[in-house]
Amino acid sequence: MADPAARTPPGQHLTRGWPVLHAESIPPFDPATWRFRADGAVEEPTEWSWEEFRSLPPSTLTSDFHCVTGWSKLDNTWEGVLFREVAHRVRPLPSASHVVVEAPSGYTANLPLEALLEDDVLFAWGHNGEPLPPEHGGPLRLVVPKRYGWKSVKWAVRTRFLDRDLRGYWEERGYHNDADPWLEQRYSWQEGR
Ligand SMILES: Nc1nc2c(c(=O)[nH]1)N[C@H]1C(S)=C(S)[C@@H](COP(=O)(O)O)O[C@H]1N2
Ligand SMILES: [Mo]
Repeated sequence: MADPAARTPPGQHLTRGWPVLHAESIPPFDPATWRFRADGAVEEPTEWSWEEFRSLPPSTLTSDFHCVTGWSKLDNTWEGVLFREVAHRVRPLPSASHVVVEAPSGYTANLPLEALLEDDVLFAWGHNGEPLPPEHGGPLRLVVPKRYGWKSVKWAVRTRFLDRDLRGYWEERGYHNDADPWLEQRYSWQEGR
């Protein structure tokens, strides 16, 4: 892999550990009752049980992770299912342009559908060969390597396809709607510049 310095966006420092960062408390997980829903502007709204979700075609991808508070963690190997595979199954309507991913607490993050269909975006259940620990979003989290970490929703249980943009939890609280770490899109006051 390329030089770590070249992979560290402006204003970020590398961490060797794996910081835990979230606003709510860790939700309980019962594989018997857990459900994942994809709905909204789609032809085939779908709900998966844990067993069903785990039978979706798996992918293993390595990527870097950048939190807006300043730390970056390189070379994370994530195992899960591509967002794209989930989207194909529910068939977004032609009008579907944006997506909001939700946790049980109501924590949300929004992105354009196009950004989530990229080949490095997945719902992950594993990290570096181990099941994803609850404090890091287990059993299932979104991973969007090209955006700041707050877009990577932990404990993801719902994906809503929308025909317009709808700001998520941090996007409503002063953080940038796009969140590209290479452009240092940290705060909402930077939007439109
Ligand atoms: N449900 C939920 N997901 C969340 C958050 C949160 O508060 N709640 N925090 C985000 C932020 S700001 C970051 S940097 C990452 C941190 O992931 P980690 O705790 O696994 O390092 O999770 C993101 N996903
Ligand atoms: Mo973060």
